[in-house]
Amino acid sequence: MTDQLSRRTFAKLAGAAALGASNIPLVAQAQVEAATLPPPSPRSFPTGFLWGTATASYQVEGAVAEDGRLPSIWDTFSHTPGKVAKNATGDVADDHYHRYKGDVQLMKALGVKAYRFSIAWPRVFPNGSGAPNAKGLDFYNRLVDELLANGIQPFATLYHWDLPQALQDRGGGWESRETAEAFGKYAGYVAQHLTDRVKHIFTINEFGAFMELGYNIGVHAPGLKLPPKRFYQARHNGVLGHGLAVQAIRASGKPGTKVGLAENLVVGVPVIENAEHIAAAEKATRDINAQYLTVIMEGKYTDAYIARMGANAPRVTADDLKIISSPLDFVGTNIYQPTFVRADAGPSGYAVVPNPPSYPHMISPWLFMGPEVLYWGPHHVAKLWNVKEIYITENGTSSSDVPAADGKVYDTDRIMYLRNYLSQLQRAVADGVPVKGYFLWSLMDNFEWADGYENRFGLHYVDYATQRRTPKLSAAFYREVIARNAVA
Ligand code: PNW
Repeated sequence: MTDQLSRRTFAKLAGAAALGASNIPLVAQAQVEAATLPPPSPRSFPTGFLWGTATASYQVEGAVAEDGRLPSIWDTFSHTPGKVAKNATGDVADDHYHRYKGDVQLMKALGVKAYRFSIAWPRVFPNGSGAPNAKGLDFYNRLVDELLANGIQPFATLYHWDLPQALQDRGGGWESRETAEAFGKYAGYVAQHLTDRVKHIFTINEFGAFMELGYNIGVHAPGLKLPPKRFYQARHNGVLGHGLAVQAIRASGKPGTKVGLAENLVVGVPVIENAEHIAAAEKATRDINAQYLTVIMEGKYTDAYIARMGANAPRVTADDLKIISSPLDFVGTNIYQPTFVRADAGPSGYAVVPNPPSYPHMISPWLFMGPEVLYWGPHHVAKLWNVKEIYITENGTSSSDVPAADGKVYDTDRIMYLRNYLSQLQRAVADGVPVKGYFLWSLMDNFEWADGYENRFGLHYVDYATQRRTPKLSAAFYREVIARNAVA
């Protein structure tokens, strides 16, 4: 019998068994299995592991002209025809600004212990700098109070891409040092008013996305394709803004306030888990993130990055580097997809292995499936920079999410994704990697940037015509994970 034949025969037999046509009665078969198989491993997380969900201001709030808010670069961009799928905007989004109380109840029903949200800079400083708008900040006071009243810890991000348009108009946004300085002042003001209740603050969300997509490739706001010299300057101003914010939060925050950032670092995943490829993956992770996380953690740009920038490098002072590398209390990592790396004989010691055309991805074409990235991401961060407190600040997936005839959404692909990724996260904590919490992206479907409302990432299905939220099957899965404190 050839191999193929035996496989086919086996498949046929298995199919027959599933239909109950096997010679072995199914009940007897189950008894044999119960007698011989050990119980499933609990795959538990440490006691106190912080389960959470995440959203961001422009993606969920709506109410873009209320209580003194002025436009951000995302209002301008989304209102420019042709920039966002179906010309969608965040004008209403999930109307979370008015429905936050109900949304907190969704979190409570999941059993989450923490919620990561972002603060819209143009609500708090509508012109970017100058006079603060107390009414804008009040929304976050109300939200924070509601979370705490329901036993949910607030984790606030200060910049999730909605830059006040005024700052873009004045100096070209992050092209200008003025933006970095204004960000520091805004951070200090928020810290002064919220850190009596908000104990964890993230400065900036994903340099690796908004800088590259917004200022280099031009597919996100402000839609620029800057020449290299101006682009490298913008990157530098970005990390400088982060450092100024860390210092301002330390100066104005209540004692016990913890500060970090949420970065979508490129995570090198070893093609094979052996010593040479693991070492290469670690080197790649340090090198590829040189312009953001590496300079923040090490206080200098790597020689390789300086060489890559050549004559286009920005002017960098020793003082800048000191500010940029202000010590952090924790590092947040947004992790979705792997970058495979192998050892290489060349000077860098590594090579990135592109995904072959057949490599599987979720419905978003960029979202390649690679659960091991949730093991290696925090592992590299802990090892490279001796970080003692790590959060997974985003992880999750899009899905087609078409409601079935009974109105429910059976998103088995999302559950498959989460189960596999969480298994690798559990492996990391079991190995002693200091991951303290996990924020699933996202609590509910929302404005997915240039994809508009076409790509859904939520645990709750949002009917945008009625603003009705319906828990998907994945919400039940996540509730089970949280209740067991283990992979379900
Ligand atoms: C993150 N990539 O963006 C953002 O922080 C969220 O606002 C967003 O909704 C979520 O992930 C889902 O997209 C990313 O190309 C955008 O690798 C692009 C990438 C990663 C993250």
